Amino acid sequence: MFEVREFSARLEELSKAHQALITRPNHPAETHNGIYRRWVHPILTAEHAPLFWRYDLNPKTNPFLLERLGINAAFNSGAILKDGKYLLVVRVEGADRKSFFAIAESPNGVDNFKFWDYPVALPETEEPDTNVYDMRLTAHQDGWIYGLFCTERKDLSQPNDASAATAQCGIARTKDLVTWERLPDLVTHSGQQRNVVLHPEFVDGKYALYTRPQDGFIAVGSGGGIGWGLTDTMDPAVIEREVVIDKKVYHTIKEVKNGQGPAPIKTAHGWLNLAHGVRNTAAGLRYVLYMFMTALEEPWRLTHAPSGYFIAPEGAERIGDVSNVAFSNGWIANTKGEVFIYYASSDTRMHVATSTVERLVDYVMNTPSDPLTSAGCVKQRSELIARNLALK
Ligand code: BGC
Ligand code: BMA
Repeated sequence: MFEVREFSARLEELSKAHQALITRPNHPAETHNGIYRRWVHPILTAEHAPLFWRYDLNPKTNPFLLERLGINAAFNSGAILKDGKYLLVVRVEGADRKSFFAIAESPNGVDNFKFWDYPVALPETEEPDTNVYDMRLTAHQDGWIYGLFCTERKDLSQPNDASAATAQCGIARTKDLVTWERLPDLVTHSGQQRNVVLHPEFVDGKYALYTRPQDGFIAVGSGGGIGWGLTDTMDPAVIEREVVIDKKVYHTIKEVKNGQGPAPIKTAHGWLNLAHGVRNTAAGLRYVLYMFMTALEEPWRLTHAPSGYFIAPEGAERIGDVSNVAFSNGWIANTKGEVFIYYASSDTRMHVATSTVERLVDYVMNTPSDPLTSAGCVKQRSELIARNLALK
């Protein structure tokens, strides 16, 4: 049975709990691998959504103070540092399974994330989106902030299959993250696209995009991999030629598919890239994050690829709506060279791990690459062991 409570008493209780959650101080985990530090509390969850997004707060129309429009999850967020504020464009998912974008703001990048009052009112194209998700933010050299995201629509050529869908890259741009201008969806010669990311600088005078060509909605098909293509304009964005710069590889963390995470971070040594890799298991797909470096003047040329994963779902992160998933489409390097890696766990909640540009460059440039076979890995590890034991 429900306790009989007055509307105002219950509202006060809910408000207090919500306020405590969104202002809870975060702290870094004690142990770490030297590469990055996880912070203990998730930075955003469904419960962080304002009460006024979920409840009808009018006692006349909602005397029992029922939750009317539930929120299911807050995950895969794009990120940007703007006017000293750490801003995330969060994939918020309602209890109705539709995702939308909402901005959450923090003064320090690790806690006190607070949603702006209204979600993003994203304009549509002539062909309305059924679902939009996973926005990558890029502050481009041209002065705009672009948001590239996945737009998903019913595949009308398969009317009898309720799950048949098409995924394409939607494009919007803004100056303030409040007002957004929608541009035409990206045109490529691949069947479908997901995980498309805009490179922050012009390359040969053109806009450069990381793509992820795929044959079907789930299947990437024979090609797959992280692609790269150029377009003269973003309005419209048309890629005539896509080349795969980081392909999927048998018996690695990216055997089934991979995709670019956020826009890369520029360093003196090259571009730092963060991506996700997927492999299949008897328990379903497993998503982990990995890193690589590309050449400064030729961002389509991979120069360093450390072996294995960078972040894999751990402990409670492993459980959620889509378990065993670590996913990232946002990170921030601030002026002090600190890096805030925003990653979601299991399509449910957001976390942060922190590092520095210097550490990540060391990790990416000096970690040996994947030898691809058991024997090769034993040899690689034994060489490390031998060098270490010789130090004694
Ligand atoms: C979901 C995504 C997922 C994709 C492929 C979409 O319907 O919203 O989260 O990545 O399907 O499984
Ligand atoms: C994908 C992504 C993400 C999601 C992941 C796991 O294909 O685009 O939206 O986190 O699947 O469900």
